[in-house]
Amino acid sequence: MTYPLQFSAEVAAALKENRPIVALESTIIAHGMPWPKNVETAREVESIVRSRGAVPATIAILNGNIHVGLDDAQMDLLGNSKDVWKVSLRDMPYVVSQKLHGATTVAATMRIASMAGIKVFVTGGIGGVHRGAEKTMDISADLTEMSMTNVAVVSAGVKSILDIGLTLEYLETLGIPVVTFNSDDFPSFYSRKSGFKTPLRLDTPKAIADMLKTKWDLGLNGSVMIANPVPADKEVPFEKMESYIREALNAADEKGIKGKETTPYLLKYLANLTGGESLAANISLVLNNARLGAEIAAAL
Ligand code: PSU
Ligand code: MN
Repeated sequence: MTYPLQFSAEVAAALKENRPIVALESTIIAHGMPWPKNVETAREVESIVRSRGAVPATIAILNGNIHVGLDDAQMDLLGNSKDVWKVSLRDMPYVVSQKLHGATTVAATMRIASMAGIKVFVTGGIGGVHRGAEKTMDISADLTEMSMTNVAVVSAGVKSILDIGLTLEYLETLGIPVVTFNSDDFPSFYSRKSGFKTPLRLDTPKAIADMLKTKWDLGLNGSVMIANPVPADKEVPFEKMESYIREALNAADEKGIKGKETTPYLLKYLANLTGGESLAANISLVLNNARLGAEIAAAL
């Protein structure tokens, strides 16, 4: 892969010296959280990664350039500008060749991380199989990307704006291991449980790193989904969140929201509806994932 990437000095040095690096996505900044909490959180995530001995590499497209590691001004631009595309895999060649700004989803961030040689990626929640997908066919490219690209994804599970059961089935079909850190329950982003047991459980970053190395040594390509439950003090109980989510889904339906607009619309609606409670959970779980991701990268 020879396409030129723009590395921050910090990431370039870490790559050269083979030090642990954690990739971070930017859709969560531009389309997943409101300004200015989005940029504050992104910076805090980066400092947590550093405090655990790894180097943060936030990935985004600016004026068509693919950046791995952002400076302060670039982070502000992403978090505060209206004309930032949400870039999944299919959007990448358009946004790059048209020299536009793009915030990368899980799928696009993983692909760029892989091009850069980064093995561990931290986010909040992945995209998955939407409720009603049997009619709409709305299944995130995050899942197919996870079946192909050798980058581990640390998330807080799958949000119940999606169909969690179908998403777990789809992950199984694609051969993607799902490992929950320190819990038997598969988490649902805002909540520590989802009504589903986790397929696999590991309790230390070292054990997770060992499993990653083993998977790739075996020639089994693709990701591992590492689910890290939201800290208990910031969790929104599953049943309570479920009723908010039903209301958000109804609103999206009535407004005819479709395709790539669906996830950002629902996230914004929920943040308003819960009066910031969901946003506080969201911030807490991202910081928690940064901690675990940095420790896994260091162990790897
Ligand atoms: N799920 C979340 N929070 C998010 C996203 C998903 O709980 O911010 C973002 C991620 O960037 C993910 C993208 O890759 O939404 C998935 O969008 P879609 O469903 O359109 O593939
Ligand atoms: Mn979709």
